[in-house]
Amino acid sequence: RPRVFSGMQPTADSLHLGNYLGALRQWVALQDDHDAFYCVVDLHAITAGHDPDDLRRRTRAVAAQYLAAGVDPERSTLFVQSHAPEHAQLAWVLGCITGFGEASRMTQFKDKAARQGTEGATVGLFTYPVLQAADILLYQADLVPVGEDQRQHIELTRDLGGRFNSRFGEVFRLPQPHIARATAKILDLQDPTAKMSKSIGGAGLVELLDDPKRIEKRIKSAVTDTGRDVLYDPEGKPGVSNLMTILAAFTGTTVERVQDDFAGRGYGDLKKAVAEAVLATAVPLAERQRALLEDPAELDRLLARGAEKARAVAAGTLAAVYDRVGFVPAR
Ligand code: AQP
Repeated sequence: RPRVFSGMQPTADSLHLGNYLGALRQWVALQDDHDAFYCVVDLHAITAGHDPDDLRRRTRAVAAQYLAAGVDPERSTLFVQSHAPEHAQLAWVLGCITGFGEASRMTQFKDKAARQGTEGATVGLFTYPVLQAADILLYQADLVPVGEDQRQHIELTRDLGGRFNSRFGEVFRLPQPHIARATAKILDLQDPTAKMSKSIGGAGLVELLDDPKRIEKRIKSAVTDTGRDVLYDPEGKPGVSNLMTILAAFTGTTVERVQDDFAGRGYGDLKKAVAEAVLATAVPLAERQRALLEDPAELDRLLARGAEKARAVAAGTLAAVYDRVGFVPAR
């Protein structure tokens, strides 16, 4: 069965609409016919400054979100990145074949560094995509289900894997990004020219585990466009089109159908329908997640089992890498 790898950072108490539609929902669907590895990427979460207690809480909360959304720990390997030291070990090796200029071209680094200022941005944030490449290559993944914002990092992963293979001998399978076209980039509800993002936050962010009243309020205050008709036109009507995308995704239909359904109706009706559709998924998701967090010992046991399964694969890849690179084996 083809292999899948993906992860999310424990950098917030809740995933947002983009994380769910762009990534997590795809993960759940892929586990039926793929051998899936889903990781809580806590090493990545310390690249931009963090609080240790928040990190601990959010790591378990993110694992519980995966489970609540339908990741099945019997079929998929669910684990925490720092439990498998091979990620950091492979990242070092890959960092040594990454060009400084190549890493400097990563747009996510440029955007986040611009927000934090040159002194605020860490070396960890700069090498983040190299660690991400290690995450993926360790498991010999065929597919990486992510949002559009991650496409460049998957390209880098392929470049690094291919470079290693040609320099030292074939070790890595080169992965393909798996980007769901319809939901590749969910936009901020207040600024529909920007992607919805945890770190930007603000009133345009909809977190699925948030208070239902606030979810509804944020959807109802979404910026819409001039005119009154519910038409799908991402260039001319980015706000309305984004809401239509969200509604179509949550109700399992297409934006064309949404457009037909809303012929002759206004933006207010559309927002009401979006809020209902989002809450129909968000409320039970939050309930399941809360129940899972009531038994942290069971959650930790599950993650320990996942780490064992992950390491069985990761250790094999790392051993091959160390051998090809020329490290003398430890006795
Ligand atoms: N707006 C989005 N639309 C579609 N997919 C999205 N993803 C993130 N935002 C959108 C996808 O969700 C996964 C989360 O990965 P992450 O935890 O590493 O977060 P991120 O990519 O850095 O994006 P966030 O969650 O919004 O955080 P920041 O604030 O850091 O930008 C990935 O698969 C991502 O593509």
